[in-house]
Amino acid sequence: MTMRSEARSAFPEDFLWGVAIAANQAEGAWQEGGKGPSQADVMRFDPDLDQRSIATTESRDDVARALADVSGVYPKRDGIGFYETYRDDLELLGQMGITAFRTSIAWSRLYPRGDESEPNPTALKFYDDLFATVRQHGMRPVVTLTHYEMPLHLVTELGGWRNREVMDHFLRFAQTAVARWSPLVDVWMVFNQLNTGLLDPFLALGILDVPDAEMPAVKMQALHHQFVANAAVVAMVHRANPDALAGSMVLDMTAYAASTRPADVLAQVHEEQVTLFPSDVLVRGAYPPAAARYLREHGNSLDVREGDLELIAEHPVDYLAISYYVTRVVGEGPTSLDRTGWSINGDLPNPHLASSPWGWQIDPLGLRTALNKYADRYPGVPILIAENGLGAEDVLTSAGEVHDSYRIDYHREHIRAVREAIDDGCTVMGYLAWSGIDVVSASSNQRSKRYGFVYVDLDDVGAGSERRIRKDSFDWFKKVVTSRGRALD
Ligand code: BGP
Repeated sequence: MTMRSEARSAFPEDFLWGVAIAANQAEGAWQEGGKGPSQADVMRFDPDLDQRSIATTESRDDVARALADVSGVYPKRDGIGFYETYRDDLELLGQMGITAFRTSIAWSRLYPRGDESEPNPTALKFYDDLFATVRQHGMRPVVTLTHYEMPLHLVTELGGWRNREVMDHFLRFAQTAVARWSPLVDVWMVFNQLNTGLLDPFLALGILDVPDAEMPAVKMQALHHQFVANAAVVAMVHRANPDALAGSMVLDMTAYAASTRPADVLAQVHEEQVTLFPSDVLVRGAYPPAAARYLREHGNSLDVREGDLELIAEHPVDYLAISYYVTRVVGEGPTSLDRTGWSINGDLPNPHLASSPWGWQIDPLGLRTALNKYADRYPGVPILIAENGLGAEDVLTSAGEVHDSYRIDYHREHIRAVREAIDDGCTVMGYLAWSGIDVVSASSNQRSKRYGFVYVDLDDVGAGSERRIRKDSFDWFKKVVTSRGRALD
């Protein structure tokens, strides 16, 4: 009989234990080394921010105002200074014994406007050294090709991903990256949270100035271009290295029905068909029937070129990455495709769950539910948990310590849920904590929404010593990782 207290591990030996960040939330140096501006660089910190809302940009005027603004604070322009500090930061993170480090390549560092024919040599050298340093500290680089950071020129002048030309520019960027870094990188992630194009057209698709009524069709067209691009990059990765893994990521949007009313239950099913349709296309290589019905009923204006569907069918992903933060509650009403805006927990609060100060509801069991859902929907396809973590207001004590037991509890419960899901029969290839080291928040542009095991002494307006301090969670995560999950109990 196995005693509960006996340490056990369901985690495979080659399980990826690691942390994840994104270039635009960490590197800063937004104009160094020839880098061009991206969406991230026009996201302003709002001191009167409603923490429960998700900041976005809607028009070219908003972008122009941000670029001309000399008094506002734009935290992603400076990030945590990772462009300068990456060597020390990676050494510190490597001390946790982690086996994987996920970051993205800032597209507008390599191609400042996006439409150049040759890449920026300074950026090539930067990422040569970054990925080599990751390896040097015993970690496998997991590289996202684009994480809400496309060159702004492609947004304002070309209209973002709704324009097929942007796909061609993206493929040139991807080809440069895959050709150059395949010797160092063998886990590629084409898109961050591809399904968030449904929720945030500016960040995920580079789309501005579209009236609400036209938005669903525009979002579908832009997503189609991303599906085609995804398939082309999967093929590219395999040509460069047949053993490399090529995947993309979606935001897990597991939804519970608002009630047992049959109409709410059906609404929940329809919502999940919408939020999962991007991963259906990535994994199965075909549009699901629910998307076909949507297109039929909305005048099917989708421009699908010859060869698109064949390419998508021939190059499904090797693995599906997910980010997991919250579960949602949805009731009768329009799905995420027809709505505008992004409500993190869905229509209603879930009375059974506690919330972070940002209103993100904490649901470890939901992760087990989600993993089982993917296992049933995409049998045998490995799932990489590419992000999971708790945004919290950490306190640096006068003794220079950060006691973040709440973060330890959060990760412990979620990793236990992963272990149970593996025991349920789910194929999980890794767990990457967001964000290892504190970075700027994607949605709120705050530095005070902290996710790291390492504290960065910088505040929302960029004041502070920039010192890196290990939080209590640093040693805890190290124990979990080095014991391959056995130290959880
Ligand atoms: C995901 C993004 C990350 C990220 C994380 C936490 O949506 O891929 O970039 O930061 O969520 O979100 P936030 O920073 O908004 O709290």
